[in-house]
Amino acid sequence: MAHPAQLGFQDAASPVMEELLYLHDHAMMVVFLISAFVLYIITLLITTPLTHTDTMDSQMVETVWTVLPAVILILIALPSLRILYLMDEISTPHMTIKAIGHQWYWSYEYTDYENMSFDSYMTPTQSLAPGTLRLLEVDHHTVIPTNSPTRVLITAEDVLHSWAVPALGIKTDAVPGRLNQTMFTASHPGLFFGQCSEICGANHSFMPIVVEATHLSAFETDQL
Ligand SMILES: [Cu+2]
Repeated sequence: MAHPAQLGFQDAASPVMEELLYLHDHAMMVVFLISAFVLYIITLLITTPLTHTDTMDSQMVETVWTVLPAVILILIALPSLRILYLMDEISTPHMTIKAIGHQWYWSYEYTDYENMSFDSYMTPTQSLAPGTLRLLEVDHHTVIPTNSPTRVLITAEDVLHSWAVPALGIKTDAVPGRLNQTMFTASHPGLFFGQCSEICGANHSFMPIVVEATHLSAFETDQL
């Protein structure tokens, strides 16, 4: 989960999120190199007396400053598209769960696994157990097995919501009358916190998501 004064992303808990972190670092490297270069040009401009004031055009310089940015953009766009299509890929999930957004809580259905559904409400501050997180803890966790491709079908009952878990690299809109699907594989056990990410009304901030990833053996023996 996020911690105070955190600058970067949360630690990756799924392979797709790991890829996203690599893309972020790659893009930031390009940004820093360009910023350093621009800063260098600015210092040159303000410290050097202007010479060559008669020069009207330079074909060579114009070619370079047109082609070079295009190449840099392609170097960012290609890895980005790669991850975009990677995230879109739904390949034989081991389990499917359904998340339904309501004003203002999430409800889950595990009908693919066994006939079970439950509501997941935020734990109010006054009833928090010691050590649990304010505004992030819920009364019923969404339990999923680790290392198993899990599909989530996402929809809403009333208004737009969005099912988002940053550590898993998931953010999918919950639209009334429409069923969206996304897939992730939790790479290690843990609690992964998320929040509704589409302004959905007064209690939009108070419908968090807790994904609890456990080993497959524990998942099958434990009462969900
Ligand atoms: Cu919402």
